[in-house]
Amino acid sequence: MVNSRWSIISLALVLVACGSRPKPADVEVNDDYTPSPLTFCEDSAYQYVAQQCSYGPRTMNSRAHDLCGDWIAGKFRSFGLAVCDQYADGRLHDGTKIRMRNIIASYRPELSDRIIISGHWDSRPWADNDDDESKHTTPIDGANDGASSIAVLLELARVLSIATTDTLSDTIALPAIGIDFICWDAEDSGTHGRFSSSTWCLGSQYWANHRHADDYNARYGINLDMVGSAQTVFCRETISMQYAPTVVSRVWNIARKAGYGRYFLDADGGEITDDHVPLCRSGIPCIDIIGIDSEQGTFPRTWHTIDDNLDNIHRPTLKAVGQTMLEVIYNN
Ligand code: AHN
Ligand code: ZN
Repeated sequence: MVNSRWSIISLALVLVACGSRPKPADVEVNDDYTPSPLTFCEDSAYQYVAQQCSYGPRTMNSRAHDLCGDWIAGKFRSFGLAVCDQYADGRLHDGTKIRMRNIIASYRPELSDRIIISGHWDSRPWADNDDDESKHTTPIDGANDGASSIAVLLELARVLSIATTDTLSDTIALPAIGIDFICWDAEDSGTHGRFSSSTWCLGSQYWANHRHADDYNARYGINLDMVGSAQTVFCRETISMQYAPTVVSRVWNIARKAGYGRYFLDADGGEITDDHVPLCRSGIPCIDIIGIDSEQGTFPRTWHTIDDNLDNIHRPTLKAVGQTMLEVIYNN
């Protein structure tokens, strides 16, 4: 079943790749789109991936996980954001007790009109999709699967903080919305091969049932996942289309207008269980921007393998997603 779904996606990608569509224009300006005054720096984002990987795999209950969580929270604080740590106890599918930590960093917390931009910061404890079976119990660095999305969130926070604190801030328009950057924990310790099960996305499931503030709400959410590998494209994910079709259209249109149309394809991506799902089900329309290998039409080749490390991080993909997020923030 999974195979036939992916073959449909592959077919769609082949059709697109065969040049049936015109080449996207570099920048298409029209009335409802104003380019962001801020520039996303992919070298900076790359360094944030490297820093997260330097602690070692961020598996649940590990020291590397603790240290990296402290670094992420401290980094958001250093950019002037208000950081809330949401701790919770949980259990993995094998019964292991875990201590979860969702990290919520709020930009312009005084504003009530808010959006969520999120990703998961834990890494998978098993390289169980590796060709080499002897690696199936080895933890992965999760440079792409985990660290790349958090790196984009951190770089967004950094450039937004420059806009607010720069002496020229009078001349740099601030975005009219508040943003909560949420780093989900315990996303990636689920059962291999059974992706629809509730063993995935434990941090976001907890948050959906216990928002960090009682009266908290957001207009919509955008979850990022695996946004840092080479030959990566993004397709319209099915659950995002069911719960938040206007957000998908808006983001994909803005990406095209900003010159990133070759990353954000007008193709169906199938249904993917990810951190956007608990939010959708709890009343916040949320989309998933999740990397797909443009040649294979599957998750990136390094997915859940020991090759998901810094060597396979590709700066242009970070840039395409990060800059698109800035354009969305300024054209909300
Ligand atoms: C699938 O739904 C196939 N996987 C769970 C989401 C995930 C795992 N994202 C990264 N790793
Ligand atoms: Zn994963």
